[in-house]
Amino acid sequence: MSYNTIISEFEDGIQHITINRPKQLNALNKETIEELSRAFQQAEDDQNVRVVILTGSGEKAFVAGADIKEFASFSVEQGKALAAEGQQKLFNKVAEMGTPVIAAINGFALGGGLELAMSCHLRIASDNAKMGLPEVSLGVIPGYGGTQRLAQLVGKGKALEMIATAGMIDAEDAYRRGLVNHVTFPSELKELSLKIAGKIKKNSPTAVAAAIKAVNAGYEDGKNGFDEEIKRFGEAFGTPDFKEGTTAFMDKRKPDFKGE
Ligand code: DAK
Repeated sequence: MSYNTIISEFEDGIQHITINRPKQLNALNKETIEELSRAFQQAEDDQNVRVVILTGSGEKAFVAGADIKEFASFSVEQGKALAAEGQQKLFNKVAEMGTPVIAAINGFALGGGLELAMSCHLRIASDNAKMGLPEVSLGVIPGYGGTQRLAQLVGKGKALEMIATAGMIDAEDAYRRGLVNHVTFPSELKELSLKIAGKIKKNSPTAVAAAIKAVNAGYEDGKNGFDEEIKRFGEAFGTPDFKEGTTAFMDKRKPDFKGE
């Protein structure tokens, strides 16, 4: 599949998706959102993809937000429609993927960029990264799930401070607050992302996917996370991966999970 604004490459069980608009600090326009949506869907549909790593091109930014030049002229109706469509097409889609997604945050992650990183299952930041939701400085509010996901990750008080002040926090602060899982040198960001992806890859893809669904259920309206866990736990016993995992343990060998 060919893209204009992103690069999507497969290597050794990992889909590397790179947002590739470095001159605009990888700002998300409609085309980028559309292409990311397609690339994530393709990764989710491909059984060979065990982990996705998402990053930005260049050395300065993961994503510096939604493309301000594009959304500057939106009307009330367009704003509402696009928020709903974008959340559905990309941000919720990433969060709900069974294939784990790691955001490798290689610089600014602002507005829609931080919202995208927060949709991912894990976040690893380089020590030069800066994160924030500066929407109110432009007269809007976060529209791609940021008011909810930031509060879930850092707590309501800090989320409201970040949103209302439109300020940025650095990678160390983000780490202390649980917004990112790890911080590393820029030169080691890819290596650390690959290392963590490598650990995930060894495990049963069906079990990892089920665990993501169970964790997510606790944050979804009308769902009970404990009930979802019981359901998914029971279902795991019927999978070939479960048979392989337990058999391999008893045979004292490494499991060869097929993701079934
Ligand atoms: N959009 C478009 N272009 C951007 C951009 C953005 N978000 N961020 C940077 N650029 C462009 C700059 O305009 C500049 O382009 P040229 O002038 O060279 O053509 C180029 O990238 C380099 O940027 P700077 O020259 O500004 O670089 P600096 O190092 O001086 O500053 C910065 C880096 C990240 C501090 C600065 O670029 C900056 O403040 N950027 C804007 C950050 C921001 O406010 N982002 C938007 C947050 S609001 C919606 C749902 C959600 C949203 C919108 C709509 N709907 C459902 C409709 C979300 C909104 C947001 O994300």
